[in-house]
Amino acid sequence: MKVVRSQDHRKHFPKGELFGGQLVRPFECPERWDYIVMRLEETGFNDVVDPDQPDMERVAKVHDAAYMRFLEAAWPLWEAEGFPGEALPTVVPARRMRQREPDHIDGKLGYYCMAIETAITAGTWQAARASAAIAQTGQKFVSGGEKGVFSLCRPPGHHAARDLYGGYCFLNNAAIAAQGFLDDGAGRVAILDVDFHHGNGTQDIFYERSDVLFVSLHGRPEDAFPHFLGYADETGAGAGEAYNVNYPMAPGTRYGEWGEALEQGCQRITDYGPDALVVSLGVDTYEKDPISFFKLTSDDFLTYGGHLAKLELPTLFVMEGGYAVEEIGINTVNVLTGFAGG
Ligand code: Q9C
Ligand code: ZN
Repeated sequence: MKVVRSQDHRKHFPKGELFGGQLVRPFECPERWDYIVMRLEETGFNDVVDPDQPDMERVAKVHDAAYMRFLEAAWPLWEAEGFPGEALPTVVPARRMRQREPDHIDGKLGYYCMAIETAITAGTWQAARASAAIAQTGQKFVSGGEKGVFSLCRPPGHHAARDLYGGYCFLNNAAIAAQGFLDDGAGRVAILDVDFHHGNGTQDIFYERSDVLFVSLHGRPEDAFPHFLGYADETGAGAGEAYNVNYPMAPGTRYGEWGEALEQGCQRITDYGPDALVVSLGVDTYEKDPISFFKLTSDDFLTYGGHLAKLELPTLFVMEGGYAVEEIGINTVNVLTGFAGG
């Protein structure tokens, strides 16, 4: 299995994340990448490829042009204010306020964010583009006939909508890849999001479209981030009606119940009959994840990797979350190993 990766992710390394009323060392840290690469090398995933340059015209098919200009300008504008810390929003356009982009960086940050824990730093835009390029290059390989490819994206993407960042995400790598499959000739693409958190950004991007099926397994919004999307009654709208499928689950969920939801989700994908599959691969469903509440074991990742292979679809794995850093390599590579052997 080809692994697409690059060192450019290191350019995004905020010192702080707003958590529990404090600025803490971010859960989404560069060491996550190191542990995954270490495990890939230990287990013989040696077919490593560098990404091509990002294709920003294709990125612009799923992201708003003004939003991309904001991401590029955010750090310079912040720096120009002379603020001492990293760029974090403080004010957001809540209910009954004007949805209009302000000129001041304080207003812009709030206008474009969906969760305010995520800091923008000097290298964030460059790292986000490099992460998107990793997804694009992986998609090209799968479109070219590879059965399964792993795009080791960092920063992750599934919380990023057309014009929203947050939840550690800036550009939606999985959505960019899905759109790429369509642009390279696929008629239909399925996205299976197994990250612990609901993929609100991906859902939002494709909510009114029937050419992309979005299936997500996640902690229920009553209890879990991002809290404001991910209910089971969100089934799509307009032409996209019935092409959005959510499986929200309760705190303490183990593989028994999670695996049943996966089986149902896989059945939906099979019924849809896509030409390609994008897996938003977050391993924060792990029992020891510090910010999540499912109870999957490392062996469960191996098991479900095998189930994904049974879909018999050209598959692109796109890295999303997972914050039990010491075990992130084992859990991630277990999914790929299960897939390769299944
Ligand atoms: N108490 C991804 O996994 N903070 N993003 C949650 C929980 C934000 C997760 C706080 C979590 C974002 C890609
Ligand atoms: Zn997550």
